[in-house]
Amino acid sequence: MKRLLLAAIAAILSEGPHLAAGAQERVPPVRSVERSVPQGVPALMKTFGGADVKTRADWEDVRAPELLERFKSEAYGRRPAAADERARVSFETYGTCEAFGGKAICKHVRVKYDGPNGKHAFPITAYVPKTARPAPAFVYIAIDFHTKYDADGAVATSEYWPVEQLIDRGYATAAFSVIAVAADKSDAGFSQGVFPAVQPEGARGPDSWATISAWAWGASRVMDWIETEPRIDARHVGVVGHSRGGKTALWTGVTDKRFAMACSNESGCGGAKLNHVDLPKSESIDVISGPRRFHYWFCRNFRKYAGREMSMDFDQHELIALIAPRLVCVGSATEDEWAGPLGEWWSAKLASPAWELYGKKGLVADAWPAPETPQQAGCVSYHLRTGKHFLTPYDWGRYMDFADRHGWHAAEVAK
Ligand code: GTR
Repeated sequence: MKRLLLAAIAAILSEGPHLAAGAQERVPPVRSVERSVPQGVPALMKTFGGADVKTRADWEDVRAPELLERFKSEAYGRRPAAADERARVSFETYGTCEAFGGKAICKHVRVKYDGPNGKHAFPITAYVPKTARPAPAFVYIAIDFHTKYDADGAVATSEYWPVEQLIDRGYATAAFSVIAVAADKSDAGFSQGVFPAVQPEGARGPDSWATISAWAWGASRVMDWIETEPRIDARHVGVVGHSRGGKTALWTGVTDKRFAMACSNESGCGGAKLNHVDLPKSESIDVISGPRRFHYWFCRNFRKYAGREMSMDFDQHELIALIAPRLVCVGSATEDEWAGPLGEWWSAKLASPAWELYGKKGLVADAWPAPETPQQAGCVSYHLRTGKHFLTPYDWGRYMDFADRHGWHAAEVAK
C-alpha cells in the first residue's frame, strides 16, 4: 500500500515514462520458438517524432543522439563531464614482471583521478604478450564473483579471465575490479568509490549517473592507460564483461567510441536482453530495479518502467545499435534463462539495420542458433553456449575468433 502510494506520488512529481504510442516494427518470426516472438518493438529506424531514418546522416545527427539521450536520462544516468576530463587522469606503474614462462609482461598500474570534489584511485592488472608489433587487447571488467585480489585490491586471478589463453592467441588483456571503482551494494549509496570525487552526494537527481555508468567510467580510464602503452594497439581494443559486467561493457561501448568492440556475456535485463519479448523465466525491470535488488546500477528514472516493459518506447536493441559501425558480441548460455538468451539474440538481430547504414551487416542470421554454432558473419556476433551462467574459455574463444576475423591481429607470440 505504502509502495503504491509512493509510486503514485513519484509519478505525479516526475516526468512520466517514455511509452510507445502504439505497436510499431513488425519482426519476422523465429521458427524454433514461435511463442516468444517480440511484440510492439520500438522501431529503430524511426525517430521519436515519427520520421523515417534513411541515411547515415539521419542516424548520426538525429536518431542516435536522441536514443543516447533516452538511455542516459532513463536507464544509466548522466555522467558529469568532469568525470571524463583526460587532464584529471594520471598513471603510476608500480610493478612489472615476466609472466607465463616469459611469454608475457605483467604490469600493475594505478589510475589516479583528480576530480572537482576529491580524488579517487584504482588498480589495473595487465598482461601484454611479447609480440613484435603492438598487440590488440581486451579490457576485462571484473565483477566480484570468482575474482581473487592482491593486497591492494588489484585483480590477481579470476576463473572468468583466462589470461594465458589470451596471451597464447596474441592478445593483451587488462582487468580492473568494479568494486575498486564503485561499491556493488545499495547501502553504500553513492558516497563511495569515484562518485564523491566527482560531485557531492546531495547533488544527485533522477537521471544522475549510477553504478553501471561508474564502472563504464573505469573501463574508459583503462583505455586512457592503454593509449599510453606502446605495446598495445589502442585501435583494436575490445571490452568484455559478464552479467552485470556485460551490461557495463555495452554501456562502455556506447559511451566510449575508442573501443572497437564491446562483448556482452550473458548480460540479460538492462544489458542485451530485449524487453519487448515475453520470457517469463527471465529477470524483469521490476525485479532488477527493486529496492532490495540492483536499483543502484541504474538511475532513479529506470524504476518508472517496472511492469511497463511492453509499452516502453525504447529498448535494448537500440543500445546495441548505438555501437554501430563498431563490433559487438553477444554471448548467451542455454541454462541461463534468468538472462533471457532468446531476448539477447533478438536485440542483436533487431539492432542490425544500424550497420546497414554504413554498408555493413549486423547479425547475419535468420533464426536463433543451436548451441555451439556461433553466428559471426557480420559485425555483430552471437553465440549460444551449452551450460550455465558463467564466462568460460569457450566464450572468450568466440570473442577472439571474431576479432581475428576482423583482422585485429596477429602478431606472433614470442617463444
Ligand atoms: C543477478 C542479476 C542479473 C545479473 C547477475 C550478475 O543476480 O539479477 O541482472 O546481472 O546478477 O551480475 O551476476
